Amino acid sequence: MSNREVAAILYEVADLLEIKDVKFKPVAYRRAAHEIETLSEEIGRIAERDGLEEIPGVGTHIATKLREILDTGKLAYLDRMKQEVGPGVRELAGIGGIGPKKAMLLHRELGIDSMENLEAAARAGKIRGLTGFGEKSEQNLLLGIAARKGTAGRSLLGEILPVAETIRTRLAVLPQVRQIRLAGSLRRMKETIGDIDIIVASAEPEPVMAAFVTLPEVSRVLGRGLTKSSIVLASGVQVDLRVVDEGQFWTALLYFTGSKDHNIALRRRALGRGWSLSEYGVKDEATGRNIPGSAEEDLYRMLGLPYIEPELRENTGEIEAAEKGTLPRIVPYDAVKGDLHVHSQWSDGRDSIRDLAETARARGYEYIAICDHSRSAEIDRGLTVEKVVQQRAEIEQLNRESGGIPVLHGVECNINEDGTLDLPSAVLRDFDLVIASIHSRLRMHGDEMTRRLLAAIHNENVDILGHPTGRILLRREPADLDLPAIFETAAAQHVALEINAYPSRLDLSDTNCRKAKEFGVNFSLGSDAHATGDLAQMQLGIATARRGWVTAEEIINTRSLEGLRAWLGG
Ligand code: DGT
Ligand code: CA
Ligand code: CA
Ligand code: ZN
Repeated sequence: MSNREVAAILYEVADLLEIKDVKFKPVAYRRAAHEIETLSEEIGRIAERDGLEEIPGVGTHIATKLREILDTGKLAYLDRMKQEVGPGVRELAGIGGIGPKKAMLLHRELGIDSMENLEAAARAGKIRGLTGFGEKSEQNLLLGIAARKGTAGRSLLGEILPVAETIRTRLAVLPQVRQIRLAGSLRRMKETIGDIDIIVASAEPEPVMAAFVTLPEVSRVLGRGLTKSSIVLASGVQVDLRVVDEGQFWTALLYFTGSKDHNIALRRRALGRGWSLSEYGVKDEATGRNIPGSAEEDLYRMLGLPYIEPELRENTGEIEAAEKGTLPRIVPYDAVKGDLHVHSQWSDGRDSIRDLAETARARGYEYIAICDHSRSAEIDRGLTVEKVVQQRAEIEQLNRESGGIPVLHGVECNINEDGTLDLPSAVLRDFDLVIASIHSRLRMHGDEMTRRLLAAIHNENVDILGHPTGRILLRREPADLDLPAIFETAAAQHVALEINAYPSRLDLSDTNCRKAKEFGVNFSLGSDAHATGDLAQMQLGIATARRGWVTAEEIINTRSLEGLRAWLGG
């Protein structure tokens, strides 16, 4: 079991305990879950060497539960609670705007026990009269339900990408495989993925399919044919494999990359030129002859368009922009020169600053900014004023040694409920870089929440607004915010908005990046790494920026250190 899977079980326990109105325990379980999620070592290995109780937040009680999870893959305690509470109420508690307490209230007062019930009640205006609800929250509820419907059965890009890469690598070594690519939403790097699509060019599909349906990760074979097979992995994720002739690979790749809407728009454009475009090729309608080509670039060229990157293929104006020549040059994957959001052992990170800087150097970065949490950010190992001074000394020492890359001393300072920051101005002033982020009370009313963030943006010491909306993909809706006001003020105040690359955050989102661009906002890319291995998450943040049409020039950490310092000082 992966650390994230184990953490997910503890999060669920916490949610159920909260539904049952148990005090204190939910916080303990959530804390342990967070710690486990950010471990760099595999939890199974920690258990083997009897080290579970050394994990912060894990005492004897939770350690016993962890051993049961690791031994059996399940937790009887959780299963019992699930029975007790019932699936309906739990489903409700997962919808944006409804915490566990409100779910129980809805169940008690209106007998609501499913999302369908809830939607009907909200539409009928029956919710607004309940304590703690109003007309606005009834509206938000409906939005939350819509969002939940859209994400049911989806997985995080960051979790799926490595799995898909493993499968691709296993198939790529087969002698019958001439070409192989990931397609679908995965190639477009969408933040969540419905299923994995893989395309192979081969003249001998039989052995390729045979290898595919017997991969070690397979738990079920949904279908097996010579052109298409589908499997379900042990994790529940579906994988579709198509095998085509090499001559059809270019159009098949285009077709199965999608999106569907992009395909439809391209096909319409082809029709306008007298061609029919399909996964099998491009045919001249008049002569019935196939038009030759070998790469996606050929296809776009034939249609009178520059190449459109997969991340842009959503039919949200990219074809029109391509036609007019106004498609932005989206940020390349290798353009980021340093990571601006990294946690070390000084707060809730696992690794030393030295190790983080070394890994960053090995990745080809020119600099790295260590931004540990300030004290009050739920994380009780956050930096006090005293620790800030000690950490500064360590960083200065590292920077005096030769061979390493420059380490910037930053901080991820918590934004208090009233919009003030968690460290005094005199301390904030001396950091190379200040990220301000919200970590608690994310369900504030929109006006209040917007005021809170605007106050932080107006703070003269703040350089970057961290994970601006606070959303957690598949788990927590974004905070209720007047985003245009945030974007406008951030641009005016010379504060960059973070594109946080943590797999479950990707915040700002692709669509919000695109809106923010309109206000002339600058962006900052940060992995939010809690261990050396997490620095690789940057790829997901860059993908999000690319999907948001963001260029390298709009991102402050595509600059050289000198350029970045100039921006920070400006
Ligand atoms: P997902 O799996 O929900 O994250 O999203 P996709 O985009 O990977 O969708 P999927 O797996 O259903 O199909 C893969 C691609 O195949 C899709 O992006 C475009 C293409 N495709 C699938 N169905 C259709 C269709 O009915 N018409 C057209 N034009 N293309 C389709
Ligand atoms: Ca797919
Ligand atoms: Ca599919
Ligand atoms: Zn944070």
